Amino acid sequence: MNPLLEKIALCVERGKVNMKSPYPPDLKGQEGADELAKRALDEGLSAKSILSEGLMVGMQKIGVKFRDNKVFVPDVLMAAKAMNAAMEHLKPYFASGEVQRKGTIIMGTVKGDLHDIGKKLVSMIFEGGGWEVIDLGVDVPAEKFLKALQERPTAAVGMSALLTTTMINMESIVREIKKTYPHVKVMVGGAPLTQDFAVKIGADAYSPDPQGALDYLNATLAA
Ligand code: B1M
Repeated sequence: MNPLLEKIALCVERGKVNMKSPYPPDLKGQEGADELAKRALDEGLSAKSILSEGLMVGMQKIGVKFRDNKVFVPDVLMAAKAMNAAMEHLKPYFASGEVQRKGTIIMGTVKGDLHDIGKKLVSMIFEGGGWEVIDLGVDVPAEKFLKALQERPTAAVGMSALLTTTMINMESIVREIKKTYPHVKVMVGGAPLTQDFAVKIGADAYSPDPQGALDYLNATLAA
């Protein structure tokens, strides 16, 4: 693998945000995910490879350590911070091109769930694919989706959940949305979800990854 991408993965895994960050102590004074992502772009690496071969590799590694109780919440938070710092540089590439907006999608991580990295990533890919994204953030209840739809009744809705305990909240949110806006398309995603689950809760679409989600939007809803 490209050594720069390996370094970026390590920065995410270790929560090394930028050069100024004193954390982790053994990497003090060294470049972090922030500077390295910028350098990788300057050197001509694609935003896509920085994401999939650098950032996501690091996040996957910290995820395994977190699952195995080898690191704890603050370590994962630092990893998320490092990933977000790098993603700021990638954002313009995903959102590049003065592509005409194909429509609007309202995005949110569902009630009870604070994971926002995947949702942000999917949102970036949507923007890059020419969609306007209204990002409602995390811990989003049905009322907030409904309020956003009131302002944009022709928009689609995208929901994300990372916990088995919060994915079940999607069911009542989909029901509430469909009650008031039966025509609105609702798409769901997130690591613990499956196609079967999406069908069971009455969602219109499921995708395990951002590209599949974008393909669905383009195929069914593009103006
Ligand atoms: Co959390 N966490 N976490 N966490 N965390 C997981 C999800 C977990 C699998 C870790 C583990 O045990 N191995 C586990 C869930 C277990 C389960 O329910 N099955 C877990 C847990 C248990 C928890 C807490 C309960 C821990 C605790 O406090 N005891 C707690 C819950 C807090 C809450 O939400 N109420 C918690 C907290 C946290 C942090 C705050 C520390 C942090 C989040 C920081 C942040 O987001 N700002 C965090 C993180 C970072 C993770 C891991 C390590 C990484 C998640 C991530 O960002 N992945 C995660 C372990 C892992 O996944 N390896 C873990 C990268 C991201 C790009 O992937 O979000 O899956 P993902 O998105 C993908 C696809 O799913 C898809 O596209 C994206 C790109 O490919 N996708 C969509 C997502 N949304 C989509 C929508 C679509 C289509 C596709 O259409 C609309």
